[in-house]
Amino acid sequence: MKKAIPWQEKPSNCNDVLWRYAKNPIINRYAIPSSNSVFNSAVVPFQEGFAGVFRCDNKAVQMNIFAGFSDNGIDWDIKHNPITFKAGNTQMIASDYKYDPRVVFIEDRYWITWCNGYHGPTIGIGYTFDFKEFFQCENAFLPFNRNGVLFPKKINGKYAMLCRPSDNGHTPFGDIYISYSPDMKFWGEHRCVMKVAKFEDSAWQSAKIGAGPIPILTNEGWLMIYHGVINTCNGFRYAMGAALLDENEPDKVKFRTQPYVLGPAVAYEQIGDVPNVVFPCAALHDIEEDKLAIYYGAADTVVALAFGKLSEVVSFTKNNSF
Ligand code: BMA
Repeated sequence: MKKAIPWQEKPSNCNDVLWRYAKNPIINRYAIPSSNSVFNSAVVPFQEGFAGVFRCDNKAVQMNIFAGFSDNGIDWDIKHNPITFKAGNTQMIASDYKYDPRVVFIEDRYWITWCNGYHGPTIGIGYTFDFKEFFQCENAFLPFNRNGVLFPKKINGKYAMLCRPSDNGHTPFGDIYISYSPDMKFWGEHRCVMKVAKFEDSAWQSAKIGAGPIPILTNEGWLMIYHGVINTCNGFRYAMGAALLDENEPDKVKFRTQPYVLGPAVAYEQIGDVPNVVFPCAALHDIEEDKLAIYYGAADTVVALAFGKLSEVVSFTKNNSF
């Protein structure tokens, strides 16, 4: 029997391309005994249900990643101890902190990328077969870098990863790049994919942008959900946009939404440790049923879910591009 992804029909009074799950947030800040907040987390289909890697900051506000399991993709059982890694393709598995994980199944295993503390943030890579035993690989890039997001299959024979070169602080800039690797160890052929928008064109994405969930292959190319940031007089505001990248040359942007597709607008997105943040890190989809379920961190405090029809998100992206 096919596994159902989380879903709720669009409310009749909603005119937007995405809508929020009525019972958001699905994971609260104190979901495990040590946590101060659980947000910016990643999930995938696994065995009969789902598995995930969760960002749980503890009450000392140390950032780490934890494995979790779910039958329905909504109710999660998150392990109380962080993931520990064995040496994968390297002995060098130092890590000062781990945050903002992404997870994807490629070929025979689940690959995890995250923002890894190694003399500042860079992109850590690991893998698991069972979400019990984890192996850490070489960092993909030099510091500083964030938002490493793998494509779910090789492109022209190589692994491909989006990323966002950054600084060591609350980076005031940031564009999306792509890099390729023959072996998940050595990364190169770095190309710019997409830059911030001009303020007057699309202000919500004028300060920095970064890839979110694993890109989804559609008949219009790769659907890339991303976060975009505006720098306001009260600080950064993070919203969500959508872009379509060329299937074989994903550094070519075909379309990109001028309006955001979801912006912080309800209490759990506007109030929290970092107000006004929606930060997508994962999506489940069902092509036949035309369903998309996006997991996002809200206000750097909780995990929430939003839904959309895949075909409508694609046509919205085409029709609202700039
Ligand atoms: C980014 C990252 C994210 C966070 C966001 C908003 O730089 O640290 O984890 O959600 O800022 O605070």
